[in-house]
Amino acid sequence: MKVLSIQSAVAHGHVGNSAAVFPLQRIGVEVVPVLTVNFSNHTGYGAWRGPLIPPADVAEVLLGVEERGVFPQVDAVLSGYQGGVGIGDVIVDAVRRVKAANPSAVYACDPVMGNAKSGCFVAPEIPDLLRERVVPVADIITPNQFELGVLTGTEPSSLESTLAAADLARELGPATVLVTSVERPDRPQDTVEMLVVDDSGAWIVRTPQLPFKANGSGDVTAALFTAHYLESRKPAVALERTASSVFDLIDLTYRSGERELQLIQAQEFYATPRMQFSATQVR
Ligand code: PXL
Repeated sequence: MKVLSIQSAVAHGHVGNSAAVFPLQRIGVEVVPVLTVNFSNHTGYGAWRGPLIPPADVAEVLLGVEERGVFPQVDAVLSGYQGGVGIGDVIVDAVRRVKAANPSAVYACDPVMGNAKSGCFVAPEIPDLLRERVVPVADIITPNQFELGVLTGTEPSSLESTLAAADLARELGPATVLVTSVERPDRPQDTVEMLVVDDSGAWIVRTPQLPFKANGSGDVTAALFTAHYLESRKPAVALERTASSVFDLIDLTYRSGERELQLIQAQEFYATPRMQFSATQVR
């Protein structure tokens, strides 16, 4: 499997491609990383250095990759946090060209906008760009519950309203919707859920919620889910594998006391997921 992953890169720590690439490689996926920023560290520190890569330069790198004959071999294009509007157009154009070269290729878009705790943390024009131009050409999207609400103009909360919002999101274009950080009011205390909806049904998986949030965990989730879903073609299997690996990554990170994801130390959890959580079909 080959994934063209168009995301941020950071020198210190793990977000964007600096979070997604290694877990994918560790499960045997060939990754073609194209970077959209080259920062010293993630923005959660409040200070960072290094450039945003101008969209025209990202387009140049993609054109070079295309000229090497790589696009026909790409099984999935993966994108995450988009720092500005220009990069969205570059990604959408690359998706169009990859799909022209390989009609069975899919586009997996993580519509990064914010979360329930912090609200929206992207530039004000990003939600409209994602809703109107990017998500409609995606096959798989991986919003958290908050982002699902922003995309669909709803406030998903219960299982029913989250499923209804996922259906609205599917009407925008993507056949498969993974909703992360689902916090139903009636869930057991200190748990969090993930939900997947596609043409074959809907499944949910519940994990303990650790009192801690590491930047980049969503990027690992989107990457692993995309690879497992493409490989197995089974939403429940992809959900269980992803939940298993990501929980153990976050748990290890929490216990380490470090601020950054312990991405390398957790490598066995990607290669051999413990499969300690099982998915339940809800539709
Ligand atoms: O995890 C998304 C992300 C992507 N890119 C950069 C970031 C973050 C989150 O902090 O800082 C540069």
